[in-house]
This record gives sequence, C-alpha cells and structure tokens, in this order.
Amino acid sequence: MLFPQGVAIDGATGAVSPATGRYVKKLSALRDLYASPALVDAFIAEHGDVNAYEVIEYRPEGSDICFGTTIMAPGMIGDEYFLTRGHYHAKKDRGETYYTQSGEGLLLLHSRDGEARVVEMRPGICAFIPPEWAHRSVNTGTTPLVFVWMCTIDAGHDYGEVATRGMRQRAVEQDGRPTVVDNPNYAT
Ligand code: M6P
Ligand code: ZN
Repeated sequence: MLFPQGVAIDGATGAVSPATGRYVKKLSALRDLYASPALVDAFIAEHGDVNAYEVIEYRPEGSDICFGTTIMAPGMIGDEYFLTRGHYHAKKDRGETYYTQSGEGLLLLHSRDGEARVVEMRPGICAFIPPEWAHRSVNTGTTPLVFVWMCTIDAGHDYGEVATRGMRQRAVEQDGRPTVVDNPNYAT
C-alpha cells in the first residue's frame, strides 16, 4: 500500500529527502553531444572529468507519478553551455514539468513534426513539456541550475533519436549572452 509522504527539496542544492535513487553524469559521458567533442577532451585535460549533472529521484514503487531534482553544474565547452543528454519519452503520450528552483538556463525542445521551441529556466517558471517533444536543458549561468521535474512513472526515456540526430538547436554564448542557434549538424 502506498502512503502519503512529505519530501523535502532544497531549492539551493537540489537535495531530496527521502530519495529513492540518484546518479551522476560525468562530462566524458556527454562528449559526443557537444558541437566540438575535441573541446570536451581539452576541457577534461585541463579541469578533470567533472560532474556535469546529478539527478535525484523520488520514485515510490507502485506509484503512477514520480519527481525529483536535477542539479546542473555551470560550465562551457567552447561557446556551448553545459547540457543534459536530451530525450523523448519512451511512452509517447507522456509529458513532464520542470520547475526551476535556482540558477538560470534554457530548455530546448523540438517536436517530431519539426517545431522547435525554447523555454526560459529561472526561479518561478514551471516549464510544461508536452508529450512527443524532445527536451534538453542547458545551464546558461555561473551557478548550479537546480530544477524539480515531475512526470508519470512509466514515461521512460528514449535517448536514441537525440543521440544520433542531435537537437535542432544549440544554446551558445554570443556577445556575452545566451543565444539559441540552429544546429547545422542536426540530421533531418
Ligand atoms: C530531468 C528529467 C530526468 C532526466 C534528467 C536529465 O531531470 O527529465 O528524467 O533524466 O532531466 O536529462 P537526460 O536524462 O536527458 O540527460
Ligand atoms: Zn523527460
């Protein structure tokens, strides 16, 4: 039987208590997602294989919904901001929300039928991610980007298409400001 529970979420650190799971993504695991993998190698040679982001989950066994936090380190590879892998949901009719707690970033999205959108990530904004939109978050600030995500427990992740085709857009720094540009390498 499921019982109600209050879960503490620290909006500054992203700590979740109690949590049911967590994982860390090292920068090296994301190498081929950047416009310049060679610059990832150079970054790691200089700074080490840093923790690019951490995901902490509250996923109660037998529940229909789950939530958790993602804590993204600030950083850049050349002019491109630190990013998550990006995915569609394995179950095609499942959406998600991202409620930013601290830091600043951009949520890049594209639909299967060719639309692309960007949603600002900053405290006070809860981003709605509809089903069938690929989504990737980027940290455009100089502090950790912390957000609470929530979705159905069976949504699942489909990483294959974004891994092979890329996202339609990239978030880069231009003239000192976050700018979204078309990804010339997006495989249509
Ligand atoms: C959000 C959620 C997670 C996801 C994480 C990292 O926190 O959508 O389900 O795992 O971002 O994104 P990705 O898995 O694409 O690297
Ligand atoms: Zn998702």
